[in-house]
Amino acid sequence: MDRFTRKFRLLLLAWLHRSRSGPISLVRRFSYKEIKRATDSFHRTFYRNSHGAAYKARFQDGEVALVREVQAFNVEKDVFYRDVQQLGRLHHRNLLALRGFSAGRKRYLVFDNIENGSLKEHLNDPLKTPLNWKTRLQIAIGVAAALEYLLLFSNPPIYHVSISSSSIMLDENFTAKVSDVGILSSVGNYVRVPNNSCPEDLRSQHCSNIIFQLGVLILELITGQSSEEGGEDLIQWIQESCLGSSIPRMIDPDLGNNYDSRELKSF
Ligand SMILES: *[C@@H]1O[C@H](CO)[C@@H](O)[C@H](O)[C@H]1NC(C)=O
Ligand SMILES: *[C@@H]1O[C@H](CO)[C@@H](O)[C@H](O)[C@H]1NC(C)=O
Ligand SMILES: CC(=O)N[C@H]1CO[C@H](CO)[C@@H](O)[C@@H]1O
Repeated sequence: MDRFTRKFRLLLLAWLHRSRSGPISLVRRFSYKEIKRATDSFHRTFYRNSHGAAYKARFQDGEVALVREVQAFNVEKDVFYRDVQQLGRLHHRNLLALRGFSAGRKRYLVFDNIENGSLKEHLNDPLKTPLNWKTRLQIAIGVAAALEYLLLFSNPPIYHVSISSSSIMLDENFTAKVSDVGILSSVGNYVRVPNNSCPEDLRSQHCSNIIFQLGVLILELITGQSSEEGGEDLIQWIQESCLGSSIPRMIDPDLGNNYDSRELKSF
């Protein structure tokens, strides 16, 4: 058995055991000390913004992970546990998997590590290989598949998801992994998971926001420009380019002529 199979078997057995005897959880709990040690006392910063930080972590068993700080100071512990369990139950190829959490002195979520970083870095960093057309299409399709799963197939549906080039992570094969789902808002602070008793009009508002964000992401993939202001800046730029009736000028110069214009049109 390879390492993954062995580990999965253990998890499955543990789950079967617990499902007969109480609350189930596949999400591991880490202590503050473990998180601190794995992140080199929070020195291995992956990114930091005004709302919190994310760190690269290496745990004692050699597992590499991404640790995100959660601003949840006034969220009660049992609410936090419940939301974390709900997040832990989500499994999709295009979602960044939650592995664990810490609810000690500070609260953290522990995710799979994505070596290749965010989509934004790949669009903006001149040192990274530009993404080809096929990869861009696959990223958009992957993100749409994750949204389909969250909105239509998870129970309860997850309406809180933030789609932007900085929150889409890429694995070694450039598979898109949506990372801002559920209890983390795009700025890293805590939002409650909308549930089935969330009013209908609020839900449809969440849905329109998500569709808008997906549209902006598609524009980012086509133009190679990342939006800083929730899409408004990019949309304005595109409208101005359209006035000059020059669609080819909108297309990411990194693509050259290597794109399919029929696909571009439907995209
Ligand atoms: C990437 O693709 C290779 C070849 O198909 C596969 O062996 C590998 O497991 C993939 N990696 C991930 C993280 O899915
Ligand atoms: C569901 O969401 C509503 C609105 O956000 C909230 O008032 C309510 O307490 C939640 N219900 C449960 C069971 O969490
Ligand atoms: C473009 C890029 O950064 N590719 C890297 C993605 O991750 C794999 C595995 O870590 C690296 O080998 C690639 O160089």
